[in-house]
Amino acid sequence: MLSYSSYVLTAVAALLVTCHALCKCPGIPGLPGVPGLPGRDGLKGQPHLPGLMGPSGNLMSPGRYGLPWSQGLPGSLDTVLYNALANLQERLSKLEGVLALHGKIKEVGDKILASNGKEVDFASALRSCEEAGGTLATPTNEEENKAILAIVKQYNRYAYLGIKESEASGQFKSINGMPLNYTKWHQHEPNGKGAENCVEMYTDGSWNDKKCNLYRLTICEF
Ligand code: MMA
Ligand code: CA
Repeated sequence: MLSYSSYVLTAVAALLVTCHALCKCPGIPGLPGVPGLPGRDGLKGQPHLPGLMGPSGNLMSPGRYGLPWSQGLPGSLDTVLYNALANLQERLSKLEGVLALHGKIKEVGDKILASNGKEVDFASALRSCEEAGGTLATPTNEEENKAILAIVKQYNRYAYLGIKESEASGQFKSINGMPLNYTKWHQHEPNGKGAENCVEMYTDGSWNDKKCNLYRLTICEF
């Protein structure tokens, strides 16, 4: 005979699958992007559930929020789902702590940075990152630049960044197509004038435009 907890677990699994199918949550496997459970603030803060804290600072009882992933479900199931998500978030947060402790990841804002320790050409580095579900690390502010720099220093190797010179305009752009609103060019860089279409980070965090066929450290962002 199945125990009560087996029924609950089965119900949670079925509901999570249904939720995933219904809400078309982005990414693998469906839990990121769930409103009301935005994860934690890097590795420094405590896990938080903004919008779900009562005036006393206690977690308010769920089931009354009309959470988009449980619209139309009875409040009791909303609670079950909420607890399942909160537990997953807590577990994930612990795993992130373990990986950070071992120097395998760095968290900066919503980004997770990691290197495979390999030095390869730009195209291979980008491919490795994409195969892992990420892209090449692309600093968009000083804080992100510093976090990438910490990995460059960890391996003591220059790294390719996710920035390329556009063939059309000759302008350096993020490989996601966004313009560079933040830059950290070394003095007198970029100076490659169309011959240096990639960008490396030096061990002081500054950038140099550089040929794309050299061997540089792979650092990905997720
Ligand atoms: C190298 C090469 C360039 C860089 C200059 C800086 C000689 O070329 O790394 O990309 O701009 O050094 O002196
Ligand atoms: Ca250069």
